Amino acid sequence: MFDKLTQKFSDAFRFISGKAAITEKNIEDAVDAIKMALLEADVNLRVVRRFVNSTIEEARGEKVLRAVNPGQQFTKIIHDKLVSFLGGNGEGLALKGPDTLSTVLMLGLQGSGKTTSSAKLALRLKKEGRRPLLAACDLIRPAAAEQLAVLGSQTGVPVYREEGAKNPVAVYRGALALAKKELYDTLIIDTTGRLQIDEPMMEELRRLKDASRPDELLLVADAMTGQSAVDIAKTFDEKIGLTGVVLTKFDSDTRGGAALSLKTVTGKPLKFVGTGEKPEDFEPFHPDRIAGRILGMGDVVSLVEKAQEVIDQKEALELRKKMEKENFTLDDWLNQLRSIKKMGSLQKMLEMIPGMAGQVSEEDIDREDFKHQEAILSSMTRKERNNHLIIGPSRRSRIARGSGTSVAEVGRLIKKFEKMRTMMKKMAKMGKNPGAMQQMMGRMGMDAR
Ligand SMILES: Nc1nc2c(ncn2[C@@H]2O[C@H](COP(=O)(O)OP(=O)(O)OP(=O)(O)O)[C@@H](O)[C@H]2O)c(=O)[nH]1
Ligand SMILES: [Mg+2]
Repeated sequence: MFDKLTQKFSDAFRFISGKAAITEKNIEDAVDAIKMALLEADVNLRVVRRFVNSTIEEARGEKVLRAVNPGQQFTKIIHDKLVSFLGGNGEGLALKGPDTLSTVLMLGLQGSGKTTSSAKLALRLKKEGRRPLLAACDLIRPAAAEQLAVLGSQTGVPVYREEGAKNPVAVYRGALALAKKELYDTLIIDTTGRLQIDEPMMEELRRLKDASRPDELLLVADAMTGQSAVDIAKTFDEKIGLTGVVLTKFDSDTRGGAALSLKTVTGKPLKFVGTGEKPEDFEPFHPDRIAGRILGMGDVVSLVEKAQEVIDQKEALELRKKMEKENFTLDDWLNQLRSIKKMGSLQKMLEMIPGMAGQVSEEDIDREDFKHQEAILSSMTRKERNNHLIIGPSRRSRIARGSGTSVAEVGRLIKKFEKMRTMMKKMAKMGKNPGAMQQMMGRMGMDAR
């Protein structure tokens, strides 16, 4: 559903990505494009303003202008901002432990997907090992209880209903008694929806709320209605009080504005999204994954984070100086090899870079070679690593023995190191500001091949 937004965001990033140095103007252009993208996605105007202002502020600061790789740093700012606007860490349900009955009250306008979502939620909880019971408290729409009963039998979740009942609170009490008797641990109450928010509906919901004192009050809203879903959530929250929102029809061609505005406007988290008509089409809402999807940038964010963990800027600069002056030692190399190991699978990392997926296979990265290199380097003394010229024949055979390799291999490594140093010097001189990626490649020894 975020396809269009993804496209627009990627257009916006063109103002910044790939540039070694960027200006405030570049940032402004990119942020302008992002603003348009958000407005076109039907994001609430106030939310867009907040998003834009805080992005400019952060991007203008040291962070982007002085970053090793401004494009990636900017992407990370936008990503983190999206995550925070989408609701931060993501919130699950606050249910009690299995020995105490928890209650979930589902509410929302007519046709928003309450009944379907009640069954979907029940199925989900059942899969998690809970024992849910559905209560058919929509007594207004003909066949509402029947619809819930059908969904219940599809998902294997029992449904409590009372034929000819007039009072939803009485039905709730019946369901509660059954839940206690049969030791169900979660009671999910389906309620009546109206075309509009009106006083009789609010009154009925208030009575149900007072009687059941639910752990979760979930508003079910249709994502297709865009900003009006957000307005509805606001009103329901003011009149009844919500603990969260379920956005349904996330699978349809909506522009995504509701999901992006909801948390900021209402302060209530989006907890689940409905992604289809089947009982399984229901997912917890993960702001970070959605942000990644919106940005359509593979997992560039975790890549930057990983790279940041390993190479801080100061270290990178020092390394560059060393490379320029041919001061790069075997000791630096060993440190690099260890950094790479810290980052985990090389191939996985390379796949996180947009455009790199599928380009590099594990065979291109000689794992054995890596291990041998590390063994050889570790068998050297620090003195040897800091000055490879002292490594004569007797030292070579000691190192070979210590690392379980051969004298020839030790010799090859030293030759390779010398070649690498020369290449690094050239590389360092090429760009005034070699990007983080470039340095990482250098660190991986890939340029030395
Ligand atoms: N594509 C899609 N359809 C959905 C989703 N959730 C619900 N629907 C469909 O929306 C329609 C209305 O769903 P219901 O669950 O009956 O809605 P309701 O809020 O209970 O409606 P009332 O009881 O009349 O107020 C049904 O046809 C559902 O199959 C979803 O996430 N995706
Ligand atoms: Mg219904």
